[in-house]
Amino acid sequence: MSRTIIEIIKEVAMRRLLVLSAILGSFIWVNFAAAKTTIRLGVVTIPGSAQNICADKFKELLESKSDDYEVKIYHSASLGSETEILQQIQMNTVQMGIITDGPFDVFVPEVRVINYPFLFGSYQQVDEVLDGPAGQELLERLEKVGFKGLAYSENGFRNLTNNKRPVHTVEDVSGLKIRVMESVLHKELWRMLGANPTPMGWPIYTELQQGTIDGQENPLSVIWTYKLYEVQKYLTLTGHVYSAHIDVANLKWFEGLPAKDQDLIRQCMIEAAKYQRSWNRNNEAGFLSNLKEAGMQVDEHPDLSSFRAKVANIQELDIYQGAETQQLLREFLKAVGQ
Ligand code: EAX
Repeated sequence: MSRTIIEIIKEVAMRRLLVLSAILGSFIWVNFAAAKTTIRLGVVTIPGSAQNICADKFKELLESKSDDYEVKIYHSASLGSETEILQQIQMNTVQMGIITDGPFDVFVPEVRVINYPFLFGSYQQVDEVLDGPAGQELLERLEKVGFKGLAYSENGFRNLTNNKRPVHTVEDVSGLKIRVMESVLHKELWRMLGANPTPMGWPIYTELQQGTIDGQENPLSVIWTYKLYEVQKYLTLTGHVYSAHIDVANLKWFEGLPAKDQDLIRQCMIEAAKYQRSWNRNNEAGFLSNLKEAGMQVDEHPDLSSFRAKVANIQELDIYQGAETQQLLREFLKAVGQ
């Protein structure tokens, strides 16, 4: 049966309408997408790492609670080292970061109080101090150099690995070429312990593999995630320093956001950090047994008193002499009962 002119006209009109609505739809979508603020967030580490667990959780929380933000995570050293990410946050080319405390001390000397050797006796104490007034005061100190400190997530207690010899007492550290973070404190600390410390950004697998350095120190999650057991034979549970991540934003950018969004972003980061701290703690025993299974020779009970004795006077070094650093160190020591 032949169609009437009217039917043909109707059909053409309908097709046009469909095409038009598709175009219109994509416009609406584009406009909708453009209305979102993209937050560029940097971590130096690879997916599955401690920093990434926090970053992914933050993205999930914020994007589920708000239609106004999209979090774009830059990971796996795509933005450079943690020091370089911090510089990019200062310039606001990156708005946020989950960054290990170590490299912060070049920007804000007070940050080295968190990494004061053998400061914290337990995770419970860590939470009390960092979430209490001393930790919050430290976050505020970051504002001097343009960072908004939002929360602390966790790298963990750091342990020594090396490929030269088993380390049981501090004497065994003597002369080892140890990679340390790009941090003033960490370099001084390992010099005091008798090593030959070499500051480098992360990652360092190739340097370990090629023997440019003999060892390094990091929490168990990092040693496992980065497969350092392939290039390091000996692990000593020194726990010499507790290492946090400081979760920050560019201060000016953050303060330019509506107050309710500032609250939301801060709350999402606090929640992500809490989640991530539990992740680290719940998995630590598993990381240790994985490392043993992978063939690492582990000293679980090193002579820590020999390590403590070597760094007993660290407070007297220049790096702790600034008035503001001294005052905060006193607060931290008091908070842990030292
Ligand atoms: O989190 O540089 C370091 O040793 C850090 O711990 C590293 O970013 C892994």
